[in-house]
Amino acid sequence: MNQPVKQVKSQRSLGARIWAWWSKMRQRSLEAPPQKRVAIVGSPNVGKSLIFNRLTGIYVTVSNYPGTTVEVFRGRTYIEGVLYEIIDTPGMYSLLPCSEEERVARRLLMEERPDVVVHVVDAKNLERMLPLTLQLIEADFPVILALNMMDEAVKVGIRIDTELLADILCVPVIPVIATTGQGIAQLRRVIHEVAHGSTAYTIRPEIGGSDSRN
Ligand SMILES: Nc1nc2c(ncn2[C@@H]2O[C@H](COP(=O)(O)OP(=O)(O)O)[C@@H](O)[C@H]2O)c(=O)[nH]1
Ligand SMILES: [Mg+2]
Repeated sequence: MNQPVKQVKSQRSLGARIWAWWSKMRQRSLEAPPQKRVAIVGSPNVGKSLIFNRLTGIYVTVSNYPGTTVEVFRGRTYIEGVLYEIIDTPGMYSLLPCSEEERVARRLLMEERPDVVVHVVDAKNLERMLPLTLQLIEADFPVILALNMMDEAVKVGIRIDTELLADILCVPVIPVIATTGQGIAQLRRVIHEVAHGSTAYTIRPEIGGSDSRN
C-alpha cells in the first residue's frame, strides 16, 4: 500500500522565504570574521574606490581611522567561498608619508599586514606610479599591480606589455577598466590565488594584450 505523501506547506510565500534566507546569509557574513584581508592602495584619482565598489557588495562600512579624521571604507566579499575584507585606503604617493592620508594608508598597511595589496595605477601615467609598486614589493607585501584606466591608455595609443612587466616585477599585473568592470573578474581570481600563495605572476591579460585590437 502506498504511504500517504506528507506535505508540509509553508505559510510564507516563496519570495518571503528567499528574503529570510538572504537576510540570514547576509547577517552571518557580517558577523563572521573575514578569513583574508585585501588593501587597495594607490595615488588619489586612479580609480581605487571604483574598483573597491566593484569588488565588494555584501556590506560596506565607513569609519574614521583611529585618532584621525581620515575615512576608511571597508567592505566584504566572498571569492570561492572564502570571506574577504576589502579596504579602500586613502590616496598615497609613497610609503614615506607627507600628508595625514598617506600616514593613515601606511599605518594601515604596516599594522594590519593585509594578505594581498592591490596597487592601483593609472595606466597612462605608469612610470610616475611604479616607484610605489617597488616600495611595496621591497616592504614584502604580496602585491598585485592593477593597471586601471586601460580604456584611456589605449585611446592615447599607449600599449603596455603586461606580461613583460610582470616578469620584471615578479608580481601579477592585471589590466582593468573600472568604469566598465573589465578585468575585475580576473582581478578577483588573482586576489584569491595570491591570498593562498598559489599564483604564477605571469597572467594572460584579458584587456590590451598583444593580440587585442581594442
Ligand atoms: N575612463 C576611466 N575612468 C575611470 C576608470 N576608473 C576610474 N575612473 C574615473 O576616475 C575618477 C576617480 O575614480 P575614484 O574611484 O574616485 O579614484 P580614487 O581617488 O583612486 O578612489 C572617477 O571620475 C572615475 O569615474 C577607468 O577605468 N576608466
Ligand atoms: Mg577614493
